[in-house]
Amino acid sequence: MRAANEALIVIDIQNDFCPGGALAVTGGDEIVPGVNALMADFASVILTQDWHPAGHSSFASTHDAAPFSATEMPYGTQVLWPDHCIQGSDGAAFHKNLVTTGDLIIRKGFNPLIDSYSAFFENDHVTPTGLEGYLRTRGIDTLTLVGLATDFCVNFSAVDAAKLGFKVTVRTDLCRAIDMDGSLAAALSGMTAAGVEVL
Ligand code: VGL
Ligand code: ZN
Repeated sequence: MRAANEALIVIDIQNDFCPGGALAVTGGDEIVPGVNALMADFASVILTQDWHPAGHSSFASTHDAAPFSATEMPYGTQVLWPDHCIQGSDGAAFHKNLVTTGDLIIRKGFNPLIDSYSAFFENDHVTPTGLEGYLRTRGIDTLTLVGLATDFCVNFSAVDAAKLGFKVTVRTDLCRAIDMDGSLAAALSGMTAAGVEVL
């Protein structure tokens, strides 16, 4: 069992990111048994859930644009995604085999005007989700991250956590990537540069 200052953060293992989902990540469902097994080692498990209102500003359909194209938002460049993880939908639900008995489920991406890849900050990199305060007040300073997708929500969460001073490990064997235009390679080198241990 890991020490009390450690937590496992399970990122976005939801139906829409698994095969058959609206924004399916290749092999997204393959990691579920390994993630469940790893939970047993941690006293603290936190799950995140991508949680968008219909018509969210990160959806290509909202802009009459092509999915996977990019647009400029007030906070920077934003990839436009297929409609996914709409609040309360089956696509937003966790994979049916994922153990969801963790201590906290943190939802993100609920602000209609800003996307939120990171579990810590919205994509403006300043609006907090509250997760930092939750972890610190529980005395947690060391994190292991797993989940979907390696190059977006896992990457942004890991880099933000490292910048905030947490000791961060990403278990890439328990992650799967979208990998568009070299995004996986960029994420792996970016995480390493930020001081994340990429296993
Ligand atoms: C994610 C794209 C859009 C993710 C979420 O969980 O990595 N990617 N929303
Ligand atoms: Zn999303």
